[in-house]
Amino acid sequence: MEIRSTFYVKPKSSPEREDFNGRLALKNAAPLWNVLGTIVPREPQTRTVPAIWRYDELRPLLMEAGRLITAEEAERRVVILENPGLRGESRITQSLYAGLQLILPGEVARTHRHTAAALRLVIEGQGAYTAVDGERTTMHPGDFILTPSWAYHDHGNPGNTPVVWMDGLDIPIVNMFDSGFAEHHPDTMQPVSKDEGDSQSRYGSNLLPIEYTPQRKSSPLFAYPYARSRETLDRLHRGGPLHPSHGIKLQFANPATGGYPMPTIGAFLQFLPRGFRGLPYRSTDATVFHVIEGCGNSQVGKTSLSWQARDIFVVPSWNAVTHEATEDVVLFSFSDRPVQKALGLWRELEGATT
Ligand code: GTQ
Repeated sequence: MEIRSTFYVKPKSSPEREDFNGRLALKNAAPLWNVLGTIVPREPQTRTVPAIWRYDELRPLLMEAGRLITAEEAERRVVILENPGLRGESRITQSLYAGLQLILPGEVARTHRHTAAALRLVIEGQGAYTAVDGERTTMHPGDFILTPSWAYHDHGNPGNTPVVWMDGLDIPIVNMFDSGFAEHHPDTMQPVSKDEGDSQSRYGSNLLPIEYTPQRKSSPLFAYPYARSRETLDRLHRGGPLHPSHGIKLQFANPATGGYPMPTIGAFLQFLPRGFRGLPYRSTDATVFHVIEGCGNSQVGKTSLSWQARDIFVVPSWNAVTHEATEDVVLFSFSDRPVQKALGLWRELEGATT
């Protein structure tokens, strides 16, 4: 580790000190002075590295998975996106999991629930649904869909095209606390008890049921349709102004609280007009980006990532990111920002200074 990155310099070793450390080890103990600079860093020292998953490269493999295993056998047919710095850990950042889920025509992914919360960002295909709390939501590309912690959910594809979406879950956070539970629903497909659009009309029209009290910590709105958010981005772009780093950037909101859609995951949508060259920005929430439209390039720390529609890339904690758009671009992103803010840990910095 570079000296610059630690506020504390490890003391020199000596035979006497090594001998002492050895005797500590026998008692399941260790000297703080050898690890202090690592466990209490001067600034975030992450194993998460800047990385990109190109959809064109992964799609054929996902379709191959479709021939290799059924959704029924797999429970969820998902290719996990693993950060190259965190291989084997089923995570895309230190705190978040991401994957690509495929559901073929005629398939169902049976009803279950777990303490981990999930988001979906639909990538391709038409006609599949996710059901939560007795309500089915039809998925369209770009739609942002929630599956709150401990909510029964099943997916199905009654249409005639393969449907793929990105899953984002807080699995590493839940497992850090060793608080994971999961169970099946007795029914493969949960009973449908509400009309499609029920949560949209109850909570998604700038109205709430009178004296509404939130029933859970997540948004009561299960789906944020892309058509509506895209129109909003378009209007804001015409109205300006553009943020020097983010372009037009919005956060998805829980309409009952104004807060984040889920207690553990924040989600964002941004528009970068063709020719946009942003200024550097850094924050402590490692962020997963998904390109909904357009193509461009992001400088992430020392790494340059060029991306196009449907790709997914990661900006690790405290890495300066600079976005450039070669076409009109729409980026979806998600991070653990709500957790960091709840704990008073979140920081951001505009500018490239290290
Ligand atoms: O759709 O319920 O990517 O339970 C990982 C675990 C998706 C899901 C994942 C899951 C799901």
